[in-house]
Amino acid sequence: MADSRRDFFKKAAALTIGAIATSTVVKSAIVTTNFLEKEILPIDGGKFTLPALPYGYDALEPHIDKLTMEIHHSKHHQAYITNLNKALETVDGNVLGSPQSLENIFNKMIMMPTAVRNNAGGHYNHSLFWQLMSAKGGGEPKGKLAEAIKTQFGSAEEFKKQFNDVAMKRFGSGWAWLVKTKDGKLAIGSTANQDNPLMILPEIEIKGTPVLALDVWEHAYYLKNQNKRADYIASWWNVVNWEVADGLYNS
Ligand code: MN3
Repeated sequence: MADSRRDFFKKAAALTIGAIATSTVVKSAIVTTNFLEKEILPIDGGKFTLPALPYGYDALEPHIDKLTMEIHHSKHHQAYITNLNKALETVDGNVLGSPQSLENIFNKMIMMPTAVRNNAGGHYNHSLFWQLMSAKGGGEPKGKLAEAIKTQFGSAEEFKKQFNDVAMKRFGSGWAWLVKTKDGKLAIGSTANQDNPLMILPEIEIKGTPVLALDVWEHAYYLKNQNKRADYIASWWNVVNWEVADGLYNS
């Protein structure tokens, strides 16, 4: 615990300094399943806090615009964290367990109030979403993930087609996911609102370790793309951080 907190502080400080010093891309941390524990642990007196973006707000231009990134990170993501901390005050300490973590919350989702479900999901999903984008992103899938996509879907193009289809069909607000399932296969699916494939709930059909996460709430694209979700999805492929996705797949 002490070590992972120290690592977090070191990394957070480096990211903050990088973000202030320059708007160019700060090298993304390699994300693995440790991500849940190392990056977004509650650190400030048991409270969850907003993780720094691994790049500047304008880094993903012209694909994802600066104003959307700024509002999405500093207002929307922050609101999930503020409301999560508030909602957790209503949950019995024995249910929350120690150390508190999102992983534990997701495992015990069935015992949590709706406000915890929505806001813990919102915090995790956005923390992951930021890491899965990069100014140097886009192009073809990388590493073992690229091989797995080819084996399972035939081609990266066919995979993207199926992913786009799922992302387009999510009615209202939600997320599209690529996950690695328990038996090591890839699966595409979507969740409503801020639900995710780590939450143990009978109504969530897609289960597994997230490899790709796409926010399809209108707040993610309305300023630039208005109602045109397909345009936003097409832009997003240009910033996908395949190295991080491959890291998640291999974790
Ligand atoms: Mn969002």
